[in-house]
Amino acid sequence: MSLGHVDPRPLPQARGALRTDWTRAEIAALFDRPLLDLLYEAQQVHRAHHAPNEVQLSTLLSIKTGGCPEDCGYCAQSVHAETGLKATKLMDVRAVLQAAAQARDHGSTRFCMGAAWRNPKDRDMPAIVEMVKGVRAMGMETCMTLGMLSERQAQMLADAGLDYYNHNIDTSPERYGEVISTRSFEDRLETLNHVRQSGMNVCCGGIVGMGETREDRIGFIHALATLPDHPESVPINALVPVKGTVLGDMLADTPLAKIDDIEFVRTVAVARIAMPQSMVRLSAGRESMSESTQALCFMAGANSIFTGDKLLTAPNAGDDSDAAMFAKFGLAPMAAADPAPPAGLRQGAG
Ligand code: SAM
Ligand code: DTB
Ligand code: SF4
Repeated sequence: MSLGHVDPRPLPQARGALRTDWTRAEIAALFDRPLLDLLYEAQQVHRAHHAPNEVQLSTLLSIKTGGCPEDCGYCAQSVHAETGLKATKLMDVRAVLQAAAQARDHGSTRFCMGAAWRNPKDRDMPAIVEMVKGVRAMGMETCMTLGMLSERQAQMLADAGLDYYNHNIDTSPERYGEVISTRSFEDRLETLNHVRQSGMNVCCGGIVGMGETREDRIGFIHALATLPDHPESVPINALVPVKGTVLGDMLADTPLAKIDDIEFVRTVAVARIAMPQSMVRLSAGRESMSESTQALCFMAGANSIFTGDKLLTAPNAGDDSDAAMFAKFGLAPMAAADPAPPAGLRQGAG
């Protein structure tokens, strides 16, 4: 990393253009920039595409918790983890709609439902479809994350009116196999393709702080920014290390147990610059982040967060502390908007 050197030249890409031909070297060069140059550039890109002081609030609900057959090394919900988490059945539609109404009353404009599945079974689909329709009828944007989808399942969700489907690549293609063995990076891309083809918006990001290298973070952002279309929403999670998970145990009491705050901020800034129109979501891990680090993340272009006391199973910052932080920063919750049109219809999409 160069220290104390200010490069006065503008970045190579025209500000505002959407590029999907980023090279790894270009992404690496962004990570290497002096921090203040990087933040300045990210903030300029951010302001060219987004309201600078508005942050989208989303609420998460785990509609089916634990007992997941996949072996994702970070996840408390895997049957391979020894976290003592009690597995539940799929919630009933009424209870989900009650939780959604509560989230809306707390100012949330997007409701995200997550299930600890490798993939939904066809017999689950009617209830899932009812959930989507019910939440949408309340005037909220809808998002689901249910694991892998067949082409047909993706189309059923799109037809029900699901606005976003979350499916993360999680890390670089090279590191993927070290974190998860029960499915491949290509499996992830296949589901993302089904989601894209169905006309739904794509929500795709990953986790930093899993003991990965800078090179992996470069590969992670590069993989996202060179998808055929940028995901409309990019969640950047900081690993929540959970005792009993492979990664939680492996990293515990090591210097890698927590990602360096500034490296996290750099990752957010590079995501913002590489994917100018996407919503960049500061996702898991906020609970253990200082307000100052979160301020830097917003400066770097993050414009979406999860609200409430709980993510899926892990604790979250909570409404009261977020309201105080928003007041301190002069941030306003983003109003519910019509969901972004599918990527092919956006200006400059390529
Ligand atoms: N089972 C579905 C799947 O994996 O596609 C959906 C739910 S899964 C919990 C959604 C995402 O949450 C994962 O892809 C991962 O990025 C994130 N996640 C899970 N556990 C996490 C943890 N301990 N810390 C940070 N992010 C985590
Ligand atoms: C995403 O990227 N982050 C959210 C959402 N997608 C579903 C989930 C974070 C989960 C954190 C760990 C937990 O609550 O178990
Ligand atoms: Fe299952 Fe999703 Fe957790 Fe992986 S991240 S173990 S697929 S719930």
